[in-house]
Amino acid sequence: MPQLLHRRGPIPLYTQVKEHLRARISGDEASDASRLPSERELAKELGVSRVTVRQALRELIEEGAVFTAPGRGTFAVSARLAPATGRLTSFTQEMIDRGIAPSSRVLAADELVDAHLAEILQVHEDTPLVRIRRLRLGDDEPVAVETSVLPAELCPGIATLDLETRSLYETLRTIYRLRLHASELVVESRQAEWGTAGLLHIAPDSPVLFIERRTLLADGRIAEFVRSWYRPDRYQFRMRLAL
Ligand code: 16G
Repeated sequence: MPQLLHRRGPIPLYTQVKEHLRARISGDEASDASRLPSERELAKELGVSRVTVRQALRELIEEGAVFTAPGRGTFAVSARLAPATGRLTSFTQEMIDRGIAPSSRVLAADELVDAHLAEILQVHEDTPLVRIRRLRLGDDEPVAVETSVLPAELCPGIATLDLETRSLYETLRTIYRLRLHASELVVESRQAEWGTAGLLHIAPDSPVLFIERRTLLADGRIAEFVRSWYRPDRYQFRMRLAL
């Protein structure tokens, strides 16, 4: 049993195992080593019973620090769903990078004219816009609801394309030959409204990670303005800053 576990101390053994695992997960954050050893391996390594390990893992799952994928093992959440640092990436790419199968359900796709959205996209207020609202899933579990708004002239007819199985960004790149260049975004905590909560399979008013993001083309035009509601237990937003 490692020195750090105290059998006769006031702190229950499973709590000590839990904290040990939590420290281990955060130590692994810089690498891709997100998979935890099996219950049996951990019990042997830490010199405790499997029941103790199971209880520690159950609490870490409840806290959203780890998750189990049937038949594949237990994984650290941060390493699973955190976006690659500093890279302009898409939901599809983020999921694939983490060995998760991405999919989407298109909830709505329409054209509109909206002066407020036009101002955000820095186009004339009469400019036709296209709005695509999707439920984003990872391994068939809801992860986020996203509403993207784009100037229609950049991607004519996009609302009629299949965006359930295809990546929006891939479509912008390959079909419309748009070179996405950079993004600016704001992340904040919000409460899920009734409709969003239902789509995400969480209780109304549960906390969600709300992200607003504008993505620019190399020539400075804004290609997309998106509002996203992410389940915080399934997605973490992480970034690395350097001097
Ligand atoms: C990400 C972007 C979203 C973009 C989507 C494209 C954030 C908060 N959102 O989810 O703006 O529309 O990727 O995903 O980063 P796709 O190419 O898989 O459709």
